[in-house]
Amino acid sequence: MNIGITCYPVYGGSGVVATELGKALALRGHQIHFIAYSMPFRLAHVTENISFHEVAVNTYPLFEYPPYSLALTGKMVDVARFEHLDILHVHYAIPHATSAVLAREILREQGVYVPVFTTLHGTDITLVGQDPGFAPVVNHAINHSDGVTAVSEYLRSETKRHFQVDAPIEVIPNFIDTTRFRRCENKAFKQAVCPDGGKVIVHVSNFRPVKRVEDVIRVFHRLVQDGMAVNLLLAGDGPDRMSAERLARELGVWGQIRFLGKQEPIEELLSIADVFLIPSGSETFGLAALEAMACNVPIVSSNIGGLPELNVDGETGFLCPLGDIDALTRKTRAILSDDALQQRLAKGARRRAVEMFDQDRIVPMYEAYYEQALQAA
Ligand code: GMT
Repeated sequence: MNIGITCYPVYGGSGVVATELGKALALRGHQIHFIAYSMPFRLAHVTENISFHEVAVNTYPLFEYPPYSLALTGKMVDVARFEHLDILHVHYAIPHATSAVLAREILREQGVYVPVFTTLHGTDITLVGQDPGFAPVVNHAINHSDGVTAVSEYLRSETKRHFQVDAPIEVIPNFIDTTRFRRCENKAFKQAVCPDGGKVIVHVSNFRPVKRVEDVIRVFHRLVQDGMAVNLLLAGDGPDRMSAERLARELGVWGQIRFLGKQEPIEELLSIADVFLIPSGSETFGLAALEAMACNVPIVSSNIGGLPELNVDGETGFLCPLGDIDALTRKTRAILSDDALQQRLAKGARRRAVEMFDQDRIVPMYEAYYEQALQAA
């Protein structure tokens, strides 16, 4: 199949999933055309069966806000016609699904029908999508897509709860390549980032308020106060980084924390982790946690959103009530101070990642979904 994929190309789960899906489909013989405003960061370079089409937004003196959504539509029309796309698959509803539905209608008038698949990822439904300025637009795009998928049962039910959706929504969970994401011991790297030794807690996110990075710092502070030999490695960057740094200084734990910024490849870092902390206030899936699980890292997470579909309490890590610093600290301490428990959860995490979320299991679900919807179109 010739498949157009649009996503946010920046650091973030939806862009990662879209890019990895495109790469996996290309390996399975499909022609993949990424359409975005810059090269998706996980793509790095184009390879066999993969092309990249940059959306350029022309400026004009009247445009205080250059119309990216329309430029994207125009590019989709162009790529669909000249690359003979069979499908447009967009990730994150705003504005990608609306641009794609408009592109499909323009193409229809030209005598070509290119079905639109929309994958809902998270805040396009749970947060920003509910903004009264966006909600009717998101609702329209969902109902006018030829197929809609959500990355968890939780996201499907939230979509049904907040929008008037007539069409069925298929749940296709996120996935990873568990041959790439696996634990590779690297003593030299551990020595470089934690020269004083000790256990390692890792958190990876885009430092948005929803990630509650300050909870991570507070848990770490409690463990240090308990006298634990422990390090905290924070990977990623975003709006809450400065406040997190300030809190670390106020609590006197600045010296034991490494703010690493955006990291690739992340599996090197995950391979030295003893616990992965993800205390998010909203999380439809938690791809960063899945990457950690595949690297044999037990998860301590909040028990909200789609996280319980991923992190099974007592099997792959622990679930804690949202914002409960005591519980998060207790569970993290339990894992860090009991090697047998740590090992059992680490194995459980890897097993679940491989058995349930490996790309060889999930990517064919997308293919089957495309086939089924193409037959119906
Ligand atoms: O919706 C967002 O917040 C952005 C999105 C992203 O691009 O990072 O994250 C969401 O999609 C990921 C991939 O499907 C999920 O793993 C994340 O849980 C989800 N984020 C939230 O729900 C906050």
